[in-house]
Amino acid sequence: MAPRNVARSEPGTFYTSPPTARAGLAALATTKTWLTTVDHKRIGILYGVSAFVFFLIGGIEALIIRLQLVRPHNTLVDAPTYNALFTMHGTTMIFLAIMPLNAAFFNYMIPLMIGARDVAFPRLNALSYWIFLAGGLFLNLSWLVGTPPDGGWFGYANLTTRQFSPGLSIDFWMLSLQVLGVSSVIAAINFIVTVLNMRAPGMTLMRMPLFVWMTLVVQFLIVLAFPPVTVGLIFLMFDRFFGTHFFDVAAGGDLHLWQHLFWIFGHPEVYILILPAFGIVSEVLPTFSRKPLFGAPVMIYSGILIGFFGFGVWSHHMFAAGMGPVADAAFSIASMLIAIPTGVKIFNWLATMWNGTLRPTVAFHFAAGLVALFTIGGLSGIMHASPPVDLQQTDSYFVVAHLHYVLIGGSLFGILAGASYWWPKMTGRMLDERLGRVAFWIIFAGFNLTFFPQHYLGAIGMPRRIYTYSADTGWGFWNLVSTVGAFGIALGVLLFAVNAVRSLRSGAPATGDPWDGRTLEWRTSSPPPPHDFDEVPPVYGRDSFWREKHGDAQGRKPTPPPRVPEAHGIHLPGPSHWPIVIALGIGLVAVGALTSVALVLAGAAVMLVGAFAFALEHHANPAHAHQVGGLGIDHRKLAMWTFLGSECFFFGTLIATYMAYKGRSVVGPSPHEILNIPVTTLSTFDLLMSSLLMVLALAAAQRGDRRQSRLWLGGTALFGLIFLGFQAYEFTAFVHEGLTLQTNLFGSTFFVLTGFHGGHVTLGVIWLLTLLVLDLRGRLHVHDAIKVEVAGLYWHFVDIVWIVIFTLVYLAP
Ligand code: HEM
Ligand SMILES: [Cu+2]
Repeated sequence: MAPRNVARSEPGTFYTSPPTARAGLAALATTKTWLTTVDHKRIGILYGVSAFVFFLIGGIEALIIRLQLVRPHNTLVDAPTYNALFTMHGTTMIFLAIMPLNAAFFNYMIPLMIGARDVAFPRLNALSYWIFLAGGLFLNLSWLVGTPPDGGWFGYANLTTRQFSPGLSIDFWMLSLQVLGVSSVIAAINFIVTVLNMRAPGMTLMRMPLFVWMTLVVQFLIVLAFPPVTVGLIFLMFDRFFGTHFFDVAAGGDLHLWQHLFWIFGHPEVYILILPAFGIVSEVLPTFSRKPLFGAPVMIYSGILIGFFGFGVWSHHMFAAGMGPVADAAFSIASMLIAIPTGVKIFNWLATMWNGTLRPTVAFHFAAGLVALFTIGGLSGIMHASPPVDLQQTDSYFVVAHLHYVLIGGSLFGILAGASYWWPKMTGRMLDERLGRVAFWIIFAGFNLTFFPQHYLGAIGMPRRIYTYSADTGWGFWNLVSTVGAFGIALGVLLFAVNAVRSLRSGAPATGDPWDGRTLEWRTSSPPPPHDFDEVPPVYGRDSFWREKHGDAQGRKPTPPPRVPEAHGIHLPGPSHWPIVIALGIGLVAVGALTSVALVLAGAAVMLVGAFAFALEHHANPAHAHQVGGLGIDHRKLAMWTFLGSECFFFGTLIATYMAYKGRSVVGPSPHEILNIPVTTLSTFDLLMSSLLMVLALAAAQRGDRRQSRLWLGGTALFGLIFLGFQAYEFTAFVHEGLTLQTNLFGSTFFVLTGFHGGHVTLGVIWLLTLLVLDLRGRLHVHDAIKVEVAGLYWHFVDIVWIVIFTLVYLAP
């Protein structure tokens, strides 16, 4: 029986009737609802459709690459275009296809699988999606203006500096990655809070489905891995736009810095790409083997271990960069160790299928395909972990083969398994299993035909990233085979898409539980209603829905808990147009950065107005006052702690670079000649005091003493402004004394580090003043004290960071 008082004004989730004139208008109205939706299911579909379009673009780029390489001395494209093709192909497939396709499943499935009605921050979720789309469109705008990025997907410095890449190509790459990074980190914080704080009663951590676990690990990887590359991109941005020296060898810069910062992100990134697929396979194989996942707790721990180890192996991408035997040995051993938890997963999947009642559905095919192909990719990965072997294979087609066995054989096959498995849930229609199996075998055969020979081509010396080759190399035949295979993949993907479109049009209707599933998403209708569940689902253990239907191993069925009607009915946040407005602002700023300052300012204004409206949109809505979740902590506080964890990596990277570059300037003033310790000690004391005032402001807000809370909120903001005044004075003095961003490495590292900290203080002051204005207008009540608390957490963090900077930059010799 559908519940009464479900407060949300959004129409049905997915399928609308064929258009007539009136329906045309309705469709327009429907389109508008897609632009303002905050429903996790619809946002999942938006991610899925956009990412599939980007996947097709990346696929076409790959086919042109293959056509160019089909025979020696081919002239289909010239060298610069070829460089752009593989750069855009790699960047697109990783950031605009695989990552958002995974995000499509995170969005659609996670709330359903944990028994929640949406994510913790639905509007923030919409914001992540629109920022992602802005980043993807901006990157592809580069094709339209004829300056596509051409520095490879990992953009090694100093090829990417203005000296060697004077045009806009690298600016497009650098800025779009920054925008996409913002989208990913916002989404990751949202999902960490959702998974930890919004589980249905009884859904303990170890009862969470594997896909939920792998999603959680991935979100932590995103939150911690993106800051280092964000800082690297900031350094590149400053070098390209403002003439700093981070990657300027002549000024003392070190090109290893970029490689470290990129791969400290880049290696965890490969797990961000593969772990969701592992999670999907761990859902699909038990369902179609009619057996519980073998060793589920071990599968959970091995996923966590892979994520953890993933942060300690990055320099295996730099064995050819001359880091020395000690570093090589350490990173080699660490890289080989990762094979253990990965091997455990392969073994447990085989053990799950062993003696199972196998149902060879399309989803099962792709899942089993992943087990086979990823094992091949994993084996060549272990080879790369040995430095002497890697020196033979690095930058050859052996590596291209490896990365596609893990990214197509792994990630993409996992995604196709998930799409086949959850399609009925998302659309309410069944796919054609026979056509699906044909598509699978064509993709499987095409894939191995494309990439297996590349191992051999690499072993006989074919380098990657060459736009042509001569006939006497003997590489012609296997390149022809590889190209034929690539078109096989294309045909298979086309058949997969045809199957999907036919299913939407006339597929057999799907029940809520077409596969006799094990987890909660199968306990609601297909597609689910806007509120997901009529009542919060009971949780009886791991594979809860299976237990509810079939009982435990002895067939004993659990007793349903007494029904507790929801006190306040079901509240779902309404649509909002501010997420798309903010994303538009960000897009304008990015385009403005390459065209006109006026456009940057206009974009910044749109962003600012959007951000304020977004922040205040639900301020007065009582339904949003109470956000304490299953962990007994408020969503906003948990989100802030997660954000601050990410900020630790951000400032850690900035400070580590300052320390690494200390004393490497070749000209100009050095720190002890110019830093003014007495003045900075004063400003440091001021900032410390502001933290004390912040504590007083919170105490006053919690006890409802509005006069005091205003006083201390105002005081904290004032002390923050004083600190910024000191910093402005210091910067001006330094410029007068001949130190600027461009002077030397010290100038570049100092102003970027302290400048970004100053930016954080500025943001904090704006935040405090906003709270003060709300308080002055009588709109900050006792239940809003949490907002003061969250602002306080941020403020104290910014102060602590300053203490570290003051100590290392000013006090340390
Ligand atoms: C769909 C069929 C695909 C084909 C035929 C294909 C083909 C290729 C080829 C031939 C290259 C080497 C270019 C060169 O070094 O000169 C390449 C590079 C690359 N591919 Fe794919 N690819 C496909 C799908 C994917 C997918 C799904 C991903 C997933 C993330 C991916 C990620 C990459 C990356 C990261 C590079 C390296 C780009 C660089 O060197 O900067 N590819 N691809
Ligand atoms: Cu790696």
